[in-house]
Amino acid sequence: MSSSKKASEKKLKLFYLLIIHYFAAMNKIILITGATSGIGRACAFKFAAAKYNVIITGRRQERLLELQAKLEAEFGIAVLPLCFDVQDREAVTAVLTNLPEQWQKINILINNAGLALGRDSFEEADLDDWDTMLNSNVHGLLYVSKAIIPFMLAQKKGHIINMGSVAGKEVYEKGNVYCASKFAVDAITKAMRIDLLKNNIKVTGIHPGAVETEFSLVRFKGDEATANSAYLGYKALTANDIADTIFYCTNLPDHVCINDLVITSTQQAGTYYFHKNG
Ligand code: NDP
Ligand code: 8X3
Repeated sequence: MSSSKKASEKKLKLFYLLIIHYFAAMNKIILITGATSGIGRACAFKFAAAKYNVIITGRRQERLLELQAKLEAEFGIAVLPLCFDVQDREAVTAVLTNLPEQWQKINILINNAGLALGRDSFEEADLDDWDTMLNSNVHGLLYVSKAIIPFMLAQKKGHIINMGSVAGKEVYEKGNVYCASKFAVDAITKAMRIDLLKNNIKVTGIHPGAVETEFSLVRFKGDEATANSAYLGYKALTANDIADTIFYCTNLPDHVCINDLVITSTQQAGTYYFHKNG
Protein backbone atom coordinates (compact mmCIF):
# COMPACT_ATOMS: atom_id res chain seq x y z
CA MET A 1 0.00 0.00 0.00
CA SER A 2 1.32 3.46 -0.87
CA SER A 3 2.31 5.74 2.00
CA SER A 4 -0.32 8.34 1.05
CA LYS A 5 -3.05 5.66 1.08
CA LYS A 6 -1.81 4.47 4.49
CA ALA A 7 -1.88 8.03 5.82
CA SER A 8 -5.42 8.64 4.60
CA GLU A 9 -6.59 5.33 6.12
CA LYS A 10 -5.01 6.38 9.42
CA LYS A 11 -6.82 9.74 9.24
CA LEU A 12 -10.12 8.00 8.52
CA LYS A 13 -9.63 5.69 11.54
CA LEU A 14 -8.84 8.68 13.76
CA PHE A 15 -11.92 10.49 12.47
CA TYR A 16 -14.06 7.41 13.16
CA LEU A 17 -12.67 7.18 16.73
CA LEU A 18 -13.37 10.88 17.34
CA ILE A 19 -16.96 10.45 16.14
CA ILE A 20 -17.43 7.45 18.48
CA HIS A 21 -15.99 9.40 21.42
CA TYR A 22 -18.11 12.45 20.60
CA PHE A 23 -21.34 10.46 20.62
CA ALA A 24 -20.26 8.22 23.54
CA ALA A 25 -19.77 11.36 25.65
CA MET A 26 -23.51 12.05 25.32
CA ASN A 27 -24.64 8.56 26.31
CA LYS A 28 -26.31 7.72 29.60
CA ILE A 29 -24.19 5.83 32.13
CA ILE A 30 -25.03 2.58 33.91
CA LEU A 31 -22.99 0.79 36.58
CA ILE A 32 -23.53 -2.96 36.82
CA THR A 33 -21.93 -4.97 39.63
CA GLY A 34 -21.24 -8.64 38.91
CA ALA A 35 -21.03 -8.19 35.14
CA THR A 36 -18.57 -11.02 34.49
CA SER A 37 -21.32 -13.64 34.26
CA GLY A 38 -25.04 -14.39 34.10
CA ILE A 39 -27.56 -11.63 34.73
CA GLY A 40 -24.99 -8.82 35.06
CA ARG A 41 -23.30 -9.73 31.78
CA ALA A 42 -26.67 -9.94 29.99
CA CYS A 43 -27.54 -6.48 31.36
CA ALA A 44 -24.23 -5.11 30.06
CA PHE A 45 -25.12 -6.30 26.52
CA LYS A 46 -28.71 -5.07 26.76
CA PHE A 47 -27.79 -1.54 27.86
CA ALA A 48 -24.76 -1.30 25.58
CA ALA A 49 -27.02 -2.18 22.64
CA ALA A 50 -29.20 0.78 23.67
CA LYS A 51 -26.10 3.04 23.61
CA TYR A 52 -25.48 3.38 27.33
CA ASN A 53 -21.87 3.72 28.43
CA VAL A 54 -21.29 0.88 30.87
CA ILE A 55 -19.25 0.52 34.05
CA ILE A 56 -18.73 -3.19 34.62
CA THR A 57 -17.43 -4.71 37.84
CA GLY A 58 -16.43 -8.13 39.15
CA ARG A 59 -13.44 -9.97 40.63
CA ARG A 60 -12.34 -11.70 37.41
CA GLN A 61 -10.20 -9.17 35.55
CA GLU A 62 -9.75 -11.28 32.37
CA ARG A 63 -13.51 -11.59 31.97
CA LEU A 64 -13.98 -7.86 32.50
CA LEU A 65 -11.41 -7.04 29.81
CA GLU A 66 -12.89 -9.56 27.38
CA LEU A 67 -16.36 -8.07 27.95
CA GLN A 68 -15.06 -4.52 27.55
CA ALA A 69 -13.48 -5.39 24.19
CA LYS A 70 -16.68 -7.08 22.95
CA LEU A 71 -19.02 -4.26 24.00
CA GLU A 72 -16.82 -1.51 22.60
CA ALA A 73 -16.33 -3.28 19.28
CA GLU A 74 -19.96 -4.35 18.85
CA PHE A 75 -21.78 -1.23 20.05
CA GLY A 76 -19.31 1.69 19.76
CA ILE A 77 -19.92 2.75 23.35
CA ALA A 78 -17.44 3.44 26.17
CA VAL A 79 -16.80 0.81 28.86
CA LEU A 80 -15.04 1.21 32.21
CA PRO A 81 -13.99 -2.12 33.76
CA LEU A 82 -13.43 -2.04 37.54
CA CYS A 83 -12.02 -5.07 39.29
CA PHE A 84 -12.84 -5.40 43.00
CA ASP A 85 -14.49 -7.63 45.56
CA VAL A 86 -17.72 -6.01 46.80
CA GLN A 87 -16.98 -7.45 50.27
CA ASP A 88 -13.90 -5.24 50.54
CA ARG A 89 -15.23 -1.97 51.96
CA GLU A 90 -11.97 -0.02 51.50
CA ALA A 91 -11.52 -1.17 47.88
CA VAL A 92 -15.16 -0.45 46.94
CA THR A 93 -15.02 3.00 48.50
CA ALA A 94 -11.61 3.90 47.08
CA VAL A 95 -12.46 2.84 43.52
CA LEU A 96 -16.02 4.15 43.31
CA THR A 97 -15.65 7.47 45.08
CA ASN A 98 -12.71 8.28 42.79
CA LEU A 99 -14.38 7.56 39.46
CA PRO A 100 -12.97 9.59 36.55
CA GLU A 101 -15.08 12.74 36.18
CA GLN A 102 -16.60 11.70 32.85
CA TRP A 103 -17.98 8.56 34.54
CA GLN A 104 -19.58 10.21 37.57
CA LYS A 105 -22.97 11.08 36.05
CA ILE A 106 -24.38 7.64 36.71
CA ASN A 107 -28.04 7.31 35.71
CA ILE A 108 -28.60 3.69 36.75
CA LEU A 109 -26.94 1.42 39.32
CA ILE A 110 -27.66 -2.30 39.19
CA ASN A 111 -26.66 -3.92 42.48
CA ASN A 112 -26.43 -7.41 41.05
CA ALA A 113 -23.19 -8.99 42.39
CA GLY A 114 -24.05 -11.83 44.70
CA LEU A 115 -24.11 -15.54 45.27
CA ALA A 116 -25.37 -18.53 47.20
CA LEU A 117 -22.89 -20.94 48.78
CA GLY A 118 -24.06 -24.40 49.79
CA ARG A 119 -27.53 -25.76 50.32
CA ASP A 120 -27.27 -27.29 53.76
CA SER A 121 -29.44 -27.74 56.78
CA PHE A 122 -28.94 -25.00 59.39
CA GLU A 123 -27.01 -27.23 61.82
CA GLU A 124 -24.69 -28.51 59.06
CA ALA A 125 -24.05 -25.34 57.07
CA ASP A 126 -20.63 -23.75 56.98
CA LEU A 127 -20.05 -20.49 58.87
CA ASP A 128 -17.60 -19.26 56.23
CA ASP A 129 -20.26 -19.75 53.54
CA TRP A 130 -22.70 -17.74 55.64
CA ASP A 131 -20.15 -14.94 56.12
CA THR A 132 -19.39 -14.80 52.40
CA MET A 133 -23.08 -14.62 51.45
CA LEU A 134 -23.89 -11.91 53.97
CA ASN A 135 -20.74 -9.95 53.17
CA SER A 136 -21.35 -10.09 49.40
CA ASN A 137 -25.14 -9.90 49.10
CA VAL A 138 -25.79 -7.44 51.91
CA HIS A 139 -22.63 -5.53 52.88
CA GLY A 140 -21.38 -5.38 49.28
CA LEU A 141 -24.67 -3.86 48.12
CA LEU A 142 -24.50 -1.30 50.94
CA TYR A 143 -20.88 -0.29 50.24
CA VAL A 144 -21.53 0.16 46.50
CA SER A 145 -24.75 2.10 47.10
CA LYS A 146 -23.15 4.44 49.65
CA ALA A 147 -20.40 5.27 47.16
CA ILE A 148 -22.70 5.85 44.17
CA ILE A 149 -25.70 7.64 45.71
CA PRO A 150 -23.77 10.97 46.11
CA PHE A 151 -23.33 11.08 42.30
CA MET A 152 -27.09 10.66 41.90
CA LEU A 153 -27.80 13.30 44.57
CA ALA A 154 -25.61 15.74 42.64
CA GLN A 155 -27.76 15.16 39.53
CA LYS A 156 -31.02 15.17 41.55
CA LYS A 157 -31.95 12.00 39.70
CA GLY A 158 -31.13 8.31 39.47
CA HIS A 159 -32.41 4.75 39.50
CA ILE A 160 -31.13 1.94 41.71
CA ILE A 161 -32.02 -1.65 40.89
CA ASN A 162 -31.38 -4.15 43.69
CA MET A 163 -31.18 -7.81 42.78
CA GLY A 164 -33.27 -9.73 45.29
CA SER A 165 -34.75 -13.17 44.73
CA VAL A 166 -37.86 -15.21 45.36
CA ALA A 167 -35.62 -16.50 48.17
CA GLY A 168 -36.04 -13.05 49.71
CA LYS A 169 -39.81 -13.39 49.69
CA GLU A 170 -40.22 -16.96 50.97
CA VAL A 171 -37.78 -19.10 52.96
CA TYR A 172 -37.16 -22.64 51.69
CA GLU A 173 -35.59 -25.73 53.26
CA LYS A 174 -31.78 -25.46 53.39
CA GLY A 175 -31.94 -21.95 52.01
CA ASN A 176 -31.43 -20.40 55.49
CA VAL A 177 -28.77 -17.69 55.20
CA TYR A 178 -29.02 -17.18 51.42
CA CYS A 179 -32.73 -16.49 51.99
CA ALA A 180 -31.85 -14.21 54.93
CA SER A 181 -29.44 -12.23 52.76
CA LYS A 182 -32.14 -11.71 50.11
CA PHE A 183 -34.76 -10.82 52.75
CA ALA A 184 -32.24 -8.17 53.83
CA VAL A 185 -31.94 -6.94 50.23
CA ASP A 186 -35.74 -6.66 50.11
CA ALA A 187 -35.81 -4.64 53.36
CA ILE A 188 -32.91 -2.42 52.27
CA THR A 189 -34.65 -1.79 48.94
CA LYS A 190 -37.83 -0.64 50.69
CA ALA A 191 -35.83 1.51 53.11
CA MET A 192 -33.81 3.11 50.31
CA ARG A 193 -36.98 3.92 48.39
CA ILE A 194 -38.46 5.74 51.39
CA ASP A 195 -35.28 7.64 52.32
CA LEU A 196 -34.42 8.61 48.74
CA LEU A 197 -37.98 9.66 47.86
CA LYS A 198 -37.13 13.32 48.51
CA ASN A 199 -34.13 13.06 46.18
CA ASN A 200 -35.97 11.91 43.04
CA ILE A 201 -34.10 8.59 43.03
CA LYS A 202 -36.12 5.55 41.96
CA VAL A 203 -35.46 2.26 43.73
CA THR A 204 -36.66 -1.05 42.30
CA GLY A 205 -36.35 -4.57 43.70
CA ILE A 206 -36.15 -7.39 41.14
CA HIS A 207 -36.86 -10.84 42.56
CA PRO A 208 -36.29 -13.69 40.11
CA GLY A 209 -36.97 -17.37 40.55
CA ALA A 210 -34.51 -19.84 39.01
CA VAL A 211 -32.38 -18.28 36.26
CA GLU A 212 -29.98 -20.57 34.40
CA THR A 213 -26.55 -18.96 34.94
CA GLU A 214 -23.35 -19.89 36.78
CA PHE A 215 -25.30 -19.34 40.02
CA SER A 216 -25.80 -23.07 40.78
CA LEU A 217 -22.24 -23.99 39.76
CA VAL A 218 -21.01 -21.44 42.31
CA ARG A 219 -23.55 -22.54 44.92
CA PHE A 220 -22.51 -26.20 44.58
CA LYS A 221 -18.81 -25.29 44.43
CA GLY A 222 -18.05 -26.62 40.95
CA ASP A 223 -20.18 -29.80 41.18
CA GLU A 224 -21.57 -29.66 37.61
CA ALA A 225 -23.98 -32.60 37.94
CA THR A 226 -25.74 -31.10 40.98
CA ALA A 227 -25.67 -27.61 39.44
CA ASN A 228 -27.24 -28.84 36.18
CA SER A 229 -29.92 -30.78 38.05
CA ALA A 230 -31.28 -27.46 39.35
CA TYR A 231 -32.53 -26.69 35.82
CA LEU A 232 -33.76 -30.14 34.74
CA GLY A 233 -37.34 -30.86 33.64
CA TYR A 234 -38.49 -27.28 33.11
CA LYS A 235 -37.57 -24.16 31.17
CA ALA A 236 -35.83 -21.88 33.64
CA LEU A 237 -35.57 -18.12 33.15
CA THR A 238 -32.57 -16.90 31.18
CA ALA A 239 -30.24 -14.05 32.07
CA ASN A 240 -31.61 -12.19 29.03
CA ASP A 241 -35.15 -12.44 30.45
CA ILE A 242 -33.97 -10.56 33.54
CA ALA A 243 -31.95 -8.02 31.52
CA ASP A 244 -35.06 -7.30 29.39
CA THR A 245 -37.14 -6.84 32.56
CA ILE A 246 -34.62 -4.44 34.10
CA PHE A 247 -34.39 -2.52 30.84
CA TYR A 248 -38.17 -2.13 30.84
CA CYS A 249 -38.20 -0.93 34.48
CA THR A 250 -35.48 1.64 33.83
CA ASN A 251 -36.98 3.07 30.66
CA LEU A 252 -40.37 4.18 31.93
CA PRO A 253 -41.47 7.82 32.14
CA ASP A 254 -39.88 9.89 34.94
CA HIS A 255 -43.03 9.78 37.08
CA VAL A 256 -43.29 5.96 37.02
CA CYS A 257 -41.35 3.70 39.40
CA ILE A 258 -41.79 -0.06 39.58
CA ASN A 259 -41.21 -0.77 43.28
CA ASP A 260 -41.04 -4.51 43.40
CA LEU A 261 -41.10 -7.15 40.73
CA VAL A 262 -41.23 -10.93 41.27
CA ILE A 263 -40.55 -12.93 38.12
CA THR A 264 -40.42 -16.70 37.65
CA SER A 265 -40.46 -19.25 34.88
CA THR A 266 -44.01 -20.19 33.89
CA GLN A 267 -43.19 -23.60 35.36
CA GLN A 268 -42.29 -22.19 38.80
CA ALA A 269 -44.51 -20.64 41.48
CA GLY A 270 -42.79 -19.26 44.57
CA THR A 271 -39.63 -20.92 45.84
CA TYR A 272 -40.86 -24.46 46.20
CA TYR A 273 -43.41 -25.32 43.51
CA PHE A 274 -42.27 -26.45 40.07
CA HIS A 275 -44.29 -28.11 37.35
CA LYS A 276 -41.68 -30.33 35.75
CA ASN A 277 -42.02 -32.21 32.46
CA GLY A 278 -42.58 -35.97 32.57
P1 NDP B 1 -23.56 -15.71 38.31
O1 NDP B 1 -22.78 -16.59 39.23
O2 NDP B 1 -23.66 -16.10 36.89
O3 NDP B 1 -23.01 -14.21 38.41
C1 NDP B 1 -22.70 -13.64 39.65
C2 NDP B 1 -21.91 -12.36 39.43
O4 NDP B 1 -21.67 -11.75 40.71
C3 NDP B 1 -20.56 -12.61 38.79
O5 NDP B 1 -20.32 -11.60 37.84
C4 NDP B 1 -19.58 -12.48 39.95
O6 NDP B 1 -18.35 -11.94 39.48
C5 NDP B 1 -20.28 -11.44 40.84
N1 NDP B 1 -19.87 -11.56 42.22
C6 NDP B 1 -20.17 -12.54 43.11
N2 NDP B 1 -19.57 -12.29 44.28
C7 NDP B 1 -18.86 -11.14 44.14
C8 NDP B 1 -18.02 -10.38 44.98
N3 NDP B 1 -17.79 -10.75 46.24
N4 NDP B 1 -17.46 -9.26 44.50
C9 NDP B 1 -17.71 -8.87 43.23
N5 NDP B 1 -18.49 -9.53 42.38
C10 NDP B 1 -19.05 -10.66 42.83
O7 NDP B 1 -25.03 -15.61 38.96
P2 NDP B 1 -26.32 -14.79 38.53
O8 NDP B 1 -26.07 -13.95 37.37
O9 NDP B 1 -27.43 -15.74 38.49
O10 NDP B 1 -26.52 -13.91 39.85
C11 NDP B 1 -26.59 -12.51 39.86
C12 NDP B 1 -27.48 -12.07 41.01
O11 NDP B 1 -28.79 -12.56 40.81
C13 NDP B 1 -27.04 -12.55 42.39
O12 NDP B 1 -27.23 -11.52 43.32
C14 NDP B 1 -28.01 -13.70 42.68
O13 NDP B 1 -28.21 -13.91 44.06
C15 NDP B 1 -29.25 -13.17 42.00
N6 NDP B 1 -30.26 -14.17 41.65
C16 NDP B 1 -29.94 -15.24 40.86
C17 NDP B 1 -30.90 -16.18 40.55
C18 NDP B 1 -30.59 -17.41 39.77
O14 NDP B 1 -31.39 -18.37 39.83
N7 NDP B 1 -29.51 -17.43 38.99
C19 NDP B 1 -32.28 -16.00 41.00
C20 NDP B 1 -32.51 -14.86 41.83
C21 NDP B 1 -31.53 -13.96 42.12
P3 NDP B 1 -16.89 -12.45 39.90
O15 NDP B 1 -17.00 -13.91 40.24
O16 NDP B 1 -16.05 -12.17 38.69
O17 NDP B 1 -16.55 -11.60 41.05
C1 8X3 C 1 -31.87 -17.83 43.41
C2 8X3 C 1 -33.17 -18.56 43.30
O1 8X3 C 1 -34.63 -20.33 44.36
O2 8X3 C 1 -32.29 -20.88 44.00
O3 8X3 C 1 -32.00 -16.68 44.17
O4 8X3 C 1 -32.93 -19.38 45.75
S1 8X3 C 1 -33.25 -19.85 44.41
